[in-house]
Amino acid sequence: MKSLPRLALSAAIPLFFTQAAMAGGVSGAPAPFDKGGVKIALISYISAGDFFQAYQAGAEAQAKALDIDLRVFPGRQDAAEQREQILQAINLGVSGIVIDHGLPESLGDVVEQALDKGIKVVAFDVNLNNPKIPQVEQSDHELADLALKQVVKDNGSSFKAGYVYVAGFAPLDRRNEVWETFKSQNTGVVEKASFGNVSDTTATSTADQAKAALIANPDITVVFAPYDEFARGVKLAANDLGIGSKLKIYSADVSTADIQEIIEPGSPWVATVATNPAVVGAVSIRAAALQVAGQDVPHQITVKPTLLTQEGLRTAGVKTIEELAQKVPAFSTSDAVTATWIPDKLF
Ligand code: SR1
Repeated sequence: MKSLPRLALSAAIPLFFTQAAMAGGVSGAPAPFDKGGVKIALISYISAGDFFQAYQAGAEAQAKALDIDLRVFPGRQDAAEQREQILQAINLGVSGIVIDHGLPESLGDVVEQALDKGIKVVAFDVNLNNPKIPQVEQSDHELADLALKQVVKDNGSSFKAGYVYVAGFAPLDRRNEVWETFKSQNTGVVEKASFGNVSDTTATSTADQAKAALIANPDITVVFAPYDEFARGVKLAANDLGIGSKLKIYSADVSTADIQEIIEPGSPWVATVATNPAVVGAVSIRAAALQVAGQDVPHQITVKPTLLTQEGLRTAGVKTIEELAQKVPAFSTSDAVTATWIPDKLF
């Protein structure tokens, strides 16, 4: 199968942990996990969309397996509310806080307050620039690099491009660094339009912008849209304009809904580079738990992404994320930040 590692097929099992927490703590775990009920907060900036829902589901599954009392604060793309939620979590007496995305400039002082109270903090995709805070990411430079290598493989190195980007989000900023380098090294690649929107309606708002950009620049043949909601928006626009057959979309992220959109007949969405967001959510909780248990956690924690092409998915007959996890072990689990006492098998 193209672009998916040739790996042994294992039996598909629905999302659950193979080693459940004992009622009242985890057998063999260090304190306080031996007793259970450790309070940890998951504070997101964005909750809408497949990526963030799957990330939260993975965090909840890992928390359950560790008998953690996980308090989930919904993200509404509201920096003031996220600050307020961190203060609420401190008042709740949590032992750890996982911060999932956000704007660093609005978080620094409240995160300091948490650290001062001895609360362990983990950051996913938000640069809090503090040596006490482990940073989780999906190896965004590698992710963008894999996508752009596929772009060149399919289109050569001279084409007119559209690019979807919103500055200020750590993963998008890291992917943007790779795009900028790529353009400087491939002068035949001309960025004709750049647009994007991150909101609770990212896909539809991006679709409106993409439509305008594609009408104004009918010579665009490639769109680099490194977030699945961006890719959905561009695909919507291409379908509305009836230009799907002359456009190729390259993205990041994957979900069952994304796979369906990629493999459908005539889809312009030809490749994505992704981790399993549920695995990333689980890794984030493990990083918090290890710190609460007084154990070492690396400062930089990465979950490596995999290139998934339309051709490869179709050839392999993969239609869901569970089927993907059968073929790509990285979609089942990650060996990042684990310990013998932590149940970490996701599928
Ligand atoms: C608005 S930032 C969106 C990205 O965050 C996560 O890293 C996902 O990969 C998504 O692409």
